[in-house]
Amino acid sequence: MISTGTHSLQNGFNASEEFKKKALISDPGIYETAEDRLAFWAERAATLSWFKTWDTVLEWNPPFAKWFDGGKINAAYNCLDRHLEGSRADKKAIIFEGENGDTRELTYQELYDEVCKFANVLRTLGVKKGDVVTIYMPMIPEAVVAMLACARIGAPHSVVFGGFSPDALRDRINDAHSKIVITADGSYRRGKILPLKENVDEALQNVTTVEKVIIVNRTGLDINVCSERDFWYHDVMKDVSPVCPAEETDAEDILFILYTSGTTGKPKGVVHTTGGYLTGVATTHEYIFDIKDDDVYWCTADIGWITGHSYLVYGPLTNGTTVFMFEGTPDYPEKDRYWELVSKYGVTILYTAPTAIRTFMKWGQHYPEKHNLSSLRLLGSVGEPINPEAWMWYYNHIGGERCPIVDTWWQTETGMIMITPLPGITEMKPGSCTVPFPGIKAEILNRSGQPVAHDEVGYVAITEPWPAMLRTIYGDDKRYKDTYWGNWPGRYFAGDGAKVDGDGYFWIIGRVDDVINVSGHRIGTAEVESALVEHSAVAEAACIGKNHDVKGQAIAAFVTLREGYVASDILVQELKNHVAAKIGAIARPDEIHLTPELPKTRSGKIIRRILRDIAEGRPIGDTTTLADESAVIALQSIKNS
Ligand code: 7RM
Repeated sequence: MISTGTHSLQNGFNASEEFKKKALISDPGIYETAEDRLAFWAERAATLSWFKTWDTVLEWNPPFAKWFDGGKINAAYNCLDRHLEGSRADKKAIIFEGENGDTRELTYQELYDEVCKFANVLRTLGVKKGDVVTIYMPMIPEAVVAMLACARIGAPHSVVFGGFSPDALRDRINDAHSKIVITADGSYRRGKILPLKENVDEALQNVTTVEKVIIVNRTGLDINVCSERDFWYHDVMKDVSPVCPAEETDAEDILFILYTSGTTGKPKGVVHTTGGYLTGVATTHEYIFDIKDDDVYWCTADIGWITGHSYLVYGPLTNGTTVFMFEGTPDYPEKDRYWELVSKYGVTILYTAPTAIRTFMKWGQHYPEKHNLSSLRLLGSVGEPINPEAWMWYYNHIGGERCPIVDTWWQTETGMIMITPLPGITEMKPGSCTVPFPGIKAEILNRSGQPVAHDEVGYVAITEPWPAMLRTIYGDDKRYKDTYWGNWPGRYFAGDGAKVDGDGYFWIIGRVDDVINVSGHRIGTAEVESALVEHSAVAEAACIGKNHDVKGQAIAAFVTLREGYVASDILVQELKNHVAAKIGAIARPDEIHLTPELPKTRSGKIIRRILRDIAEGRPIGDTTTLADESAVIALQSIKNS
């Protein structure tokens, strides 16, 4: 049996001989070759299409990096134009299925035409190189078109997940000073419609920069259309030329900003640039997913997250892959929707999250068993540690014991997969994301930057720059420096705890900062706390991540009330709804405990460890730093009541 405690290699899993024989990367020598990192990445970059090659591979002035500086490149050109010359012009770029079963297919030629037209629309509406475009859309092909159209004209995009609230959207628009928002009337969600345009209208009430809104008609929902500001996508796309030369952007021009949660209440605008990012995502996508020309590749992530950016859009399209894109959820209309889709479209590679796998486990194997999943040849996992039980279930019941699983560790900030198996080479151990990708240097360090011994817990560090690394936090170089490079100068602090076993395999434990990973989505405790204290009944709030069977972590909040407010179940419900409305449904706390006092140190810092012990029903550990023991007694009685 596999146990996470011993990690003995003899318990590992290997790809079948058949898989290995056909694998794109089958020579372990790649790790040695890539020891010359700059040569390795330069050789990979050279497989992209450049208008002008770079002057230097890397300029590293820690913590600021420039990759392929002096090079001229366009991301949309690499995703589209260069596939049009040969037989790939008529190859399917996107196969789409909507929540209601409607389908669409776009060849590379058709996607190219649509992107060029929309890029011309953006130019006509006044979008210039360097202008940030906010995209707030459902999982429909137009979302990809919008991203690539921005890339084509050198306008960085900022995609905001469609599940975020008007407030969250507003903060992101304001931080990026966007002049334009691309949205849809609504978004289907389990048979209901989320009112995206209504949310945009609400968000824009407190925004001064936005001049134009473009709306895709997805649902036919009745919406407000302001005559000067709002444009229907189908109107502005009429009679537009499909000829739009790609902007020759600098390798270091911003391709996109993506907001992610951190330790403060203010989300960070992670900045990714063009040449290095594309080199990183194209290489990792091709090698890790063993991409062949006839694959039908399905990444289930929403385009609102980094996985959607890197492994639904930029990686696969740069590689000329056929991407399957799905708008809906796994349980609508039935709990076998994913498996129906795999068999209907002959999906060969499936990339999803542990939380989804645990959900499928809970629903039972009879759902996948109803369908023919024999087209699958490779599986992927991302977003949080995958527990060995879920790994085994995925391997047995989805992969039919035939498909290697690539457990890929990376972050919004890293842009690309960093620690992962190469499926034709690396022996897999359930629960371990295995080893750093060729050309990537990762270590486990202690607080003072010393490497820890095998099997000892420390912090994940990336010790050399990599091409898809974030370049800064939008508008906040200092926060970039302090957050990621402040602990160990020159080495990147990832914010994860982990250990390395005797075989050099990485075992990620989870976040060590105040970030909760709910179903693979990052939520800052500070964000939830500041949403709570905005409610008139709340005096103080503290949040923690509580272990959860399916979601990995769930949010539990402890709240003290202002004078004059009385604790009640109705108030608890109201506070949960309030957080969901302020941030988005993903941030809705599972539990809110109303308590007369929070456990604090003498200097007034909330001791979250004690809250975690209470929430998870453990005996409370060390309380010597507590200012007042009565806080804990009060909390315990609440928990037991
Ligand atoms: C891609 C993504 C990043 C955080 C990261 C980890 C956790 C992601 C894995 C994982 C264990 C994995 N970006 N994480 N992948 N933990 N094994 N394979 O998820 O910015 O949204 O989150 O997610 O804690 O720091 S993210």
